[in-house]
Amino acid sequence: MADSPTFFNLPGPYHGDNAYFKILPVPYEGTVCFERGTALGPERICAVSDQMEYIDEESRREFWRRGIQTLPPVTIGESSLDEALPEEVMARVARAADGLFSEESFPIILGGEHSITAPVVRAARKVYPNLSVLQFDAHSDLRDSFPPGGKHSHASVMRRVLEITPHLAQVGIRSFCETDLVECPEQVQRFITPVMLEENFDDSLARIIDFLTDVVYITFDMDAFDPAIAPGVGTPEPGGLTWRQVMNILRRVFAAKRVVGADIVETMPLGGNFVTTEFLAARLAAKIMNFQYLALENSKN
Ligand SMILES: [Mn+2]
Repeated sequence: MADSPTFFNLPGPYHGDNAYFKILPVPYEGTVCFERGTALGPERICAVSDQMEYIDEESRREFWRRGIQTLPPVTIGESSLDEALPEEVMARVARAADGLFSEESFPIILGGEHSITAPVVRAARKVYPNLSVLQFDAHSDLRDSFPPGGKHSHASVMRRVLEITPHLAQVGIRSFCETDLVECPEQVQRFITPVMLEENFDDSLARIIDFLTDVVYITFDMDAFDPAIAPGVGTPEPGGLTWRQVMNILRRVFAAKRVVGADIVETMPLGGNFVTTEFLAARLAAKIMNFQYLALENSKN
């Protein structure tokens, strides 16, 4: 069997155990309720990643010189038809995430569906008790449970995260349900919608910064973006975020906080030549690594 593609396809010294950036692929789509194909996301994102240039266009720096190791994908099953049960997959993700959070490494988890964020956040919080979570998403994902997958559904993942840390900033939300209003009224008040960002970006950004503690984990559902630029997602919602809005938020968050890791989930490759969303996800991963690289450089001075 051919080896899976690695992120950026880097030469020898840059992809080994000493690499600072760790890419963890999780090709899972067990609780997806609509279109399928998200399990192919991690491999396709890595496959397109070596088409990107090595220099960050903004900073003119080369973040990859700190090394990028692509870890073996978390084993889900031999095919999407014989995936393990959600509880077992969550346990495997938890084992893979344990040890990834430290001063010496910065993990980026590539999904796969969004449910995998909960065990990762739990692993991060063991290391950083004061952890907060910055979520980019079209959907609030606050249902207590949802079939299939129940409590482990990708539509319940942020409810699970709220059980781990109360510090959650939700950005890009434009789809939520009536039980959110009843069961999580304070969290609904905190939604930062695309309209709010468009009408008053500085105020919205100040609110995001205010909701977060000093230590931040980022979970990025690709459907946060407008479907015009990210069509390859399972449940697209109109009226999403632009690339520039996301970059402006991330730039400020990395400058103001200590970011300790991230995931990029729910990329659903459309097949054929429709690779826009995979490229967008790969570029987002590169940008996150670049912002972290710059934060480390600045903290030295
Ligand atoms: Mn979503």
